[in-house]
Amino acid sequence: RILIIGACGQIGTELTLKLREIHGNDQVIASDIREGAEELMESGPFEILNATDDAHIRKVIHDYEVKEVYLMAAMLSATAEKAPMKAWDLNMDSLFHILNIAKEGIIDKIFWPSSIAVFGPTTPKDNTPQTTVMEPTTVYGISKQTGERWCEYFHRKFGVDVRSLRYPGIISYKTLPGGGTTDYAIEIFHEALKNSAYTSFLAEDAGLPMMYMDDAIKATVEIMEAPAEKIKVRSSYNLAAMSFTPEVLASEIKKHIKNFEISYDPDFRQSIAESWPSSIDDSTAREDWGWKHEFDLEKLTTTMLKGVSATLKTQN
Ligand code: VAH
Repeated sequence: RILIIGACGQIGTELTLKLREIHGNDQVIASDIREGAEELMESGPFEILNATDDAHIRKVIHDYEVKEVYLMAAMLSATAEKAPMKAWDLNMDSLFHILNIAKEGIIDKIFWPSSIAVFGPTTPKDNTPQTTVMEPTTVYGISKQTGERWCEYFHRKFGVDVRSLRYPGIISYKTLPGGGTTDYAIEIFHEALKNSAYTSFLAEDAGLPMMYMDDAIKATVEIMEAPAEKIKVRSSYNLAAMSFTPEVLASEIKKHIKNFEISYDPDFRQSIAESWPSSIDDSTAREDWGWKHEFDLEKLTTTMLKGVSATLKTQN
C-alpha cells in the first residue's frame, strides 16, 4: 500500500485523489496533522499523523503494510521565514524518519518534493540548469537543498530508492494555497471572480517558474512509475512548464474578465521571489524519464477560472 504524509496540503490533496484513482481507494492511506477536504476524507483510509513522530509513522506503515511513502508535509517559504527552527525541524526530521525506514528495508520507495527554492540569488536566473550554483537564502530553500543532499546520500550509500522533483510554483483550485511565495497566482483567480480586482504581493515584473497542478501530479506519478535505472538524478530533478509575471497573468485573466484590475503592493515575499530563478531548464527530466508538460498559461487560466467559479458557487 501507499502512505501519503501531508495528504491535506495543496499538492497532497490532489496527489491522494489521483493515486486512489490509479491504485484503488483502500490502497492509499492519507495522513496529516489535521483533517482535510471532504473529497479526500471520504474516499479512503485516513490517519491523523504528525510527520515528525517516528514511532507513529512506523506503526501506520506496519499496520497498513505500506511499501511506498510520499512525504508531502513541509512548511513552505513564506511561513518558514516566520518560524525558522520549527520549519527546519518539520522539513528535516520528517525526511530523516522516512529515509531511515527505507534504509531498514521496511518500505521500498519514497517520493520527496524539492523546490525551485533550492536556487538562490547567485544562481543563473534564466533557464536555470539541473546542476548549478545553489546558495538559497530562505529557510525553506536551505531545508530543501539539504534534503536533496541527504536523499542522494541515502541512495548512494544504502541503495534507498528515493525520487524527487524540484516543483515550481503550483497553481490549483481544489485547496487554498499553503503559505508559499507563489500563492499570489492562486489568490488572483479568487479575487478576480469575486471582486474583479486584486492587489499582488509581488511586483508586476516578478517572473517565476509556474505549473498547473495536473502537470505536477502527472510528473510525480511518472517519476515514481519509471524503471529505477532511468532515474539517474537522485538529488532532485528540475521540472518546468511555463514562467510568467503577475502582469502577464493579469493580462491573460483580462481576456476573460474585461474589467479586472490589478494593483501591486510588494511585501516580504518580493525579496524571496527575487532570489529564485525566472525560468528552469528541465531537459534532464525530459531525457531521463520522458517528462513533458501539457498546460500552458492559456489552458491554466481557463481551467482555473472554471474551477474557482464552480468552487465559489458551492460556497454561496
Ligand atoms: C512556495 N509554492 O512558494 C512554494 C514553492 C517554488 C514555490 O516552493 O514556497
